[in-house]
Amino acid sequence: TPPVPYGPLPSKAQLSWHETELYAMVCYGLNTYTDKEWGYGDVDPALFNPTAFDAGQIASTLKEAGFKGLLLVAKHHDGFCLWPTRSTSYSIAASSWMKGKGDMVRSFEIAARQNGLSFGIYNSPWDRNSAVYGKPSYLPIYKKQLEELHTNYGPLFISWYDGANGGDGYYGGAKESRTIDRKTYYNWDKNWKIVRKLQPRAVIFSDIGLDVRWVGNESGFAGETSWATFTPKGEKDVNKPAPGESRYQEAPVGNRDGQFWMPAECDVPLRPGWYYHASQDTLVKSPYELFDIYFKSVGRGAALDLGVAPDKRGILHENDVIALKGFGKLLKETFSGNLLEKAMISASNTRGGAQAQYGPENLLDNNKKTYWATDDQITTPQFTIQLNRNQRFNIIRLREEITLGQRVEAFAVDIWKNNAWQEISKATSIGAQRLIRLPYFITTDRIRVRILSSPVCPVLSEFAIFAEPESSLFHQAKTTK
Ligand code: IPT
Repeated sequence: TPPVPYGPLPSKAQLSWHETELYAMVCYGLNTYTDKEWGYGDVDPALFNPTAFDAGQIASTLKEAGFKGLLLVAKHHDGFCLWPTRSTSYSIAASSWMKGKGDMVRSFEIAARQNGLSFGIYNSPWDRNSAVYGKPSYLPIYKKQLEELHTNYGPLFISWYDGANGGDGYYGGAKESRTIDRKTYYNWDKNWKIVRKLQPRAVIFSDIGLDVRWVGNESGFAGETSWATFTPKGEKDVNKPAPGESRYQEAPVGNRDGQFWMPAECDVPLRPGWYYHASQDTLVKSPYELFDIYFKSVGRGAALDLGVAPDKRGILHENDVIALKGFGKLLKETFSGNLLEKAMISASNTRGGAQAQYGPENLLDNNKKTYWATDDQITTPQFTIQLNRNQRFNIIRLREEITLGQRVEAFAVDIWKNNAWQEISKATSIGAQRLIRLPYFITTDRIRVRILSSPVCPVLSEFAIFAEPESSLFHQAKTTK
C-alpha cells in the first residue's frame, strides 16, 4: 500500500503551478510612457502609443528562454486598463493604439498560447484614477474588472493580488490622499470566490495565498530552508492577515507546521524597476545573475516570477532579449540530461520489499510520477548510486512526491573518494524541487544520499546530477549574493 499522506497537500491547481516553475510578469502600460513605476492615473490615455507592439516577440523570447508562463499586468495602480473594459473609460479604448479598437490582454493571451505558455492575470486593486476609489462604490467596478478578466481570457494559471493596495496615506514614497483599511475594504473573500468559480484551475497569489504566498522580498530568493506549508498571519492583528498587512518576514522560510499548502513565489524584475525606463537599459540582470536567482527560487521549491518590461515600442529591448536568451541557454546546457540515467541504484530499505513498485530505480527513471518510498517505520534511510564510469558534476537535484505532502526535513550527500565516504553537502527542505549548486566540479563514480530527518517515511520521486558550463561556474562566485 502507498504511504499515508503527511500534512497539508497541494490542490490540482497548485500541482500544475509547481510544474510551471518559471514565468514572467509583463509590466506595460502608461507608466512605460511616463517613466514611472507607480503612476497617478492623471495622464491622458493618448500617451499610450506603441510604435511596434509585438506580443509575439515578447512571448517567443520568453519561450526560448525556458519560461512556461506569462502573467500580464492588465491594470496597475494608475488604473489604466489594457483591455476595452466596460468598468471605466480609462482604458486602451481611449488610447491611440489601433484607434482605440485594440485589446492588449487578448493580444498577450494569443501570443502566450501560440508559444505554449500558460497565461495569467494581475489586476491592481488600488486604482488612483477612479474618482470613487476608497469609497464602497469602487468595489463593484473592481469586481466587474475581475469578472471580465476571468471570463474572457481563460483558462488562467494564476490570478495575482498585490499587497501594494493603497492602504497607507504614504506608501512606497508616493503620497496617497485616499486611504483604505486593507483588512476590510476589498472584501477579499468575496472577490476570491468569484475567481475560484470562474477559474478553478488558477492559483490565487498574494501575501496570504490562498494558494501561493509572496516570498517576502523582491530580490528573487526563498529561504535556504523553504517549506511549502504556511500559516498567514496579520502584521498588526495576528488573526487578521490581509494582502499588504501580513507577517511576510516569515514567508521566505514558511512554517514547518503551516496550516496550508502555500508555496512561495519569488518575484523579481529583470531590470531594477518593473516598468521600462531608458535610464536602466544598461542595468539588465546578466544571464549569470538570473541563473543564480533560479537556484535560490526554483531550486528551493518555489517559483520564479521574473518581471519583464516592454519598452516604448511595445517589445522587449535588445539588452533584455540577450539576457533572457543567455539565461535560457544556461538552463538548457545545464539541465539537458540527468547524468545518472544509466546508473545502478540500491537503497537501505524499499517499501514492501525489493519486488514492490516503490524501488529506488524510480528516482532515476525520469518520471516524476513514480517514486521511492520506505516502510512506515523507516525514516532515515539512504540510497547509493554506482556509475559505470566517473562523472563530473556540480549540481544535485532532488524531488519529493508532493502529492503525499512535504516530508523530509534534512538530508546529506556523500561521494566515494580515497576509499571512504566524504560528505559534500547537507540541506533541509526538499518539496517540489531542491537544487544544490556547488562552486566546484566533483568527479566520482559513487554517490550516496542519507535522509537525516523525516517525521514519516520519505517519498522521493527524483535524484539527478548535472554540470553547469565552465563559463558559468567561473562566474558563480561573482554573481552569487
Ligand atoms: C509589495 C507589497 O507590499 C507586498 O504586499 C507584495 O504584494 C509585493 O509587493 C509583491 O511584490 S510592494 C513592493 C514595493 C515591495
